Parts: sequence; C-alpha cells; structure tokens
Amino acid sequence: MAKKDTNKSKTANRNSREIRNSKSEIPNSSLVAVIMGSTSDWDTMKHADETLTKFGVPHECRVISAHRSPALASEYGSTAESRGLEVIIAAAGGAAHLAGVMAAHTTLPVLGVPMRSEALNGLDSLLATVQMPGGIPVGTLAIGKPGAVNAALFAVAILANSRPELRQKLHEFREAQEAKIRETKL
Ligand code: RP5
Repeated sequence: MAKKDTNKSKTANRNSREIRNSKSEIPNSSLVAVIMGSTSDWDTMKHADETLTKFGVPHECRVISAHRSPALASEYGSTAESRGLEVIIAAAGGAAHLAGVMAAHTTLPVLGVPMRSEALNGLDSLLATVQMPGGIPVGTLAIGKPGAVNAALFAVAILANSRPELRQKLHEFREAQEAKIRETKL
C-alpha cells in the first residue's frame, strides 16, 4: 500500500519537491525514483514530482548524469532494487542515455522521458531514449511535460497492480478528467 498516511512518507513527499543529491537525505521508503541528467531538466520533471505527490506515492528526485557522473549512475541503478524502489523514471536530453544506463543496471521498470533540446527540439533525446537494443527495455514517454506527467501516471499504474488504493485513485483521476471535458463549454 502507498504509505501516504505515515509521518515518514509525509516527509518523503515534502522532500521530493526539491532536487536532492545527498545520500543521507534520500528517504528509504521511496517507491519511485525521478532522476534527471541536469538541474536544467527540473522545470519539466517537476511535473512528474507533482503528479506522484498528488497520488501520495513516496518518491525521491535526484540529478544523476550518465555522462558526467557515470560511477554514480552505475551505483544508483545497481542498488535501486535493494533499496526498495519499484520504478525508475529517468529523464535526459540530447544524447539521452540515462534511462538506458539505468535499465542496464536493474531489472526494475525504467521509464524514459526525453527532454526538449535546444538543438533538435527533443527529437535527439527521443531517439536516444527509445532506441534500446533488444533485451534491455526502456518504456519511453512523450517529449517534455506530457512525458513527465505520463511517466508518473505510468509508475502509479505499475504500483497499482498490487495496491488497490492506488488503482482506485487512478479511476477517480480518469473520471475527474472526463467530467472536466464533458462540462467544458466554449
Ligand atoms: C543532458 O544534457 C541533460 O539531461 C540535459 O537535458 C542536457 C543539457 O544539460 P545542461 O547542459 O543544461 O546541464 O545530460
């Protein structure tokens, strides 16, 4: 079950609003990791953070770069499962290898979010994230904010397979979304 009512998870959710890189600050109770290649990705990835918070999912947000901090990326991916994480959301732009590197180090589901890039508007990020070799899967979402939101919703859907409370919240989310459309008058 999502531990949204415990003091511990309240702290985790509050902490998750900031990007945190100190190991001692990572709550052990995180079920989902939201990692990104640079602080410049946060404006987009804060939408994943907000969505997970809305569903009461304990999570952590960190900057980890496949290229600039390869040892950290390797350590993070290798220890993710034993730390109790169940899903990793990895965002990167340009030569976006972070999600692929995570998937290389863990059998946890890895969701990749391509960042919109200056040079190629995110097409480079999309192709780098999505074109994984057979055997090492990355579930790739849309470029930018829709991808960030959907990665979080996808993570909730994965967790909901064994957590009826989250499944119920997903149903309610969809119903509210539909009601909004039905009520819309132009
Ligand atoms: C990637 O390079 C990051 O994920 C980011 O999207 C992009 C640019 O990073 P900065 O130069 O802004 O730090 O690794």
